[in-house]
Amino acid sequence: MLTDQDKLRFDREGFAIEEGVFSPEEIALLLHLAQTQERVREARAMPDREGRPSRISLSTQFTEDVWGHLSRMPRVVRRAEFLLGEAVYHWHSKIMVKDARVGGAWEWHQDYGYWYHDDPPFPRLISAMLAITDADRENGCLSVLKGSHLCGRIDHSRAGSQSGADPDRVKVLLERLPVADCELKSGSMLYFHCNLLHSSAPNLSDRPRLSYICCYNALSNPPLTKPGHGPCVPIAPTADDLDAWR
Ligand SMILES: O=C(O)CCC(=O)C(=O)O
Repeated sequence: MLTDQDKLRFDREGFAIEEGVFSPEEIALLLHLAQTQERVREARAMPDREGRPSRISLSTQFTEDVWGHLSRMPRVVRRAEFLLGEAVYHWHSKIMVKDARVGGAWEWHQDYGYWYHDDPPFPRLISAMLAITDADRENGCLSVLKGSHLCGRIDHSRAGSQSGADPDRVKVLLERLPVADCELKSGSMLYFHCNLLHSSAPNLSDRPRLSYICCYNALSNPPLTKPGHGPCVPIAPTADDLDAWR
């Protein structure tokens, strides 16, 4: 479980990593499902600046499959609530695929850089990234700029098909704050604050990089005038295992 020390570190640095949240058997099951599902095969390409595709399958609803179940699992949701310090609801979840050799990069950005336009008034959202395959520097693991969540929201503009933070501001921040490359063993989870600057490199390896990211907003922070992503309702508890999908 995450400790009070992890929470302090999350507040200071904007992210926390925990190994072994999902067992090797659970990961083998998720990998098998991912490799055989049409939803994953047909995930939408989001080209980076160089035109290399990162693929994504996003849902604002709890899908009627193992992925929707994962987004509601207490072991994922409770950790998000512990780190954010309050109860959350489902914003959206996404399967992220970087195919071997061709998978593209993600530009430096803050999630709240563009979620801001969906109108949640405070940056009280958090992402929970589960590594389904190992993620390392070679296959394009997530990099974060430690402590950048304390800079406030930065302007964003288009970067390929993506949204990128103001490059001049990023350049200065890169001189002042340390980058952490978040290499993750499969089964590990990385939690990060919605104002934390993050990016990832293309996948130049001959291994795919697969992850599942659940994003949550604080229940106290519904969008002001817009519908937002998922509906602002408490998450109904679900079984904390994957037995139904075996
Ligand atoms: O999967 C990645 O490498 C990037 C994910 C990301 O940037 C995001 O979820 O906002």
